[in-house]
Amino acid sequence: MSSAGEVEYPKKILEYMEGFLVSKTLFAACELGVFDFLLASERPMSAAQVAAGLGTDVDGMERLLSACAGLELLGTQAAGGEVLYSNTDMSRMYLSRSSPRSLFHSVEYYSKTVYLCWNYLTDAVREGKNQYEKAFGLPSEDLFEALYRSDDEMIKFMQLMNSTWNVCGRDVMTAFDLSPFKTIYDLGGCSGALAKQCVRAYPQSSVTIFDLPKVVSTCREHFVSPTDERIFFHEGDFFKDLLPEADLYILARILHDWTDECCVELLSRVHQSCKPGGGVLLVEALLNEDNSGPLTAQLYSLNMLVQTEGRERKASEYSALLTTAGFANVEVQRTGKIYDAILARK
Ligand code: SAM
Ligand code: ASE
Repeated sequence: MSSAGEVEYPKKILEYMEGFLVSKTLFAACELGVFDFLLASERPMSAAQVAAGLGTDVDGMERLLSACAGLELLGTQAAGGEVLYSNTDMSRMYLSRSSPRSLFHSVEYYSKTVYLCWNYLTDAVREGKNQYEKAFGLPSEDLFEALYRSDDEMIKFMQLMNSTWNVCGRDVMTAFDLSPFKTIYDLGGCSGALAKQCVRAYPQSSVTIFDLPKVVSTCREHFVSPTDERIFFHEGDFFKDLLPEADLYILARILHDWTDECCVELLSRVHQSCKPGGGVLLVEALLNEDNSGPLTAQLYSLNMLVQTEGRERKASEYSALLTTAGFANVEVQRTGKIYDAILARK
């Protein structure tokens, strides 16, 4: 709805045009270690002190800290004609590297990978394919070869995947009563964050994380500890290897990486291995049936274009993929958060 105000002053357009200035300010502050430095210093610091500690230009740091304060990522206080900066509760919790709920590595992933791919969004829309070749000089034949182009990149991706489920993992796992399913496989289970939420919500069930060999070994090394009970591992390729028999298969943010053809192929393989009466749980950011939103899913779908072979889909599109692969009784539960759940039965 347009109003007289919007014609006189295009607030939204200006905000959107400059939105990346905000992202880059956050990226730079994280990468320079501003939030960690202020955490370690344990008292408010001047721009000159932060600049000296982090080895940057004083004027540059002054402007960066001031912008972070404007974004409410830092607090300020005046002391004898000087401004002193300190972390807010939010930045202490989410932006310092070592906090248990840290988004530091996710920010790094957006800065070093997502942002570079989005530099070629226009090309991606023209060509209808991901932009690894232009962004990183990588051939894009094998999607996860490109996504995991180094061990460091793979760990950052796993940390990004991991951080989501601290925020919406429980809602997704309790959207349906999954207690009848005792043997659960999390296909493409990655860092195991959703598996942990699953065994917590269902004390009678066990979850096996199925993923590519190097992901499974990184998961055991960095993410899941031997004290995490009822969590097991299985190395494999879900497009090539025989899938083990189970009561329930979780596919969280898997189908959105792939074309419809690949999704049907994968779901058919799942259907073949699934016990009769068993099921499959899809966890994805659902688009509205008329494509009118949510904005996050619309933007994520563009990200799937620049970064993967897939797209975000509507519930009816997932339902069609499931029934084509042989599943029935498709039920949809929206959580009101980013990710929703779809359950179907064999
Ligand atoms: N399910 C996790 C989540 O939601 O946080 C991770 C989703 S991530 C987008 C996709 C996962 O699928 C990655 O962990 C990746 O290693 C795994 N994957 C990709 N191709 C695979 C394959 N052919 N076989 C097994 N796992 C695969
Ligand atoms: C994928 C998920 C993501 C593949 C690449 C990805 C995410 C970022 N890059 O399966 C997480 C969701 N965020 C966005 C912006 O899509």
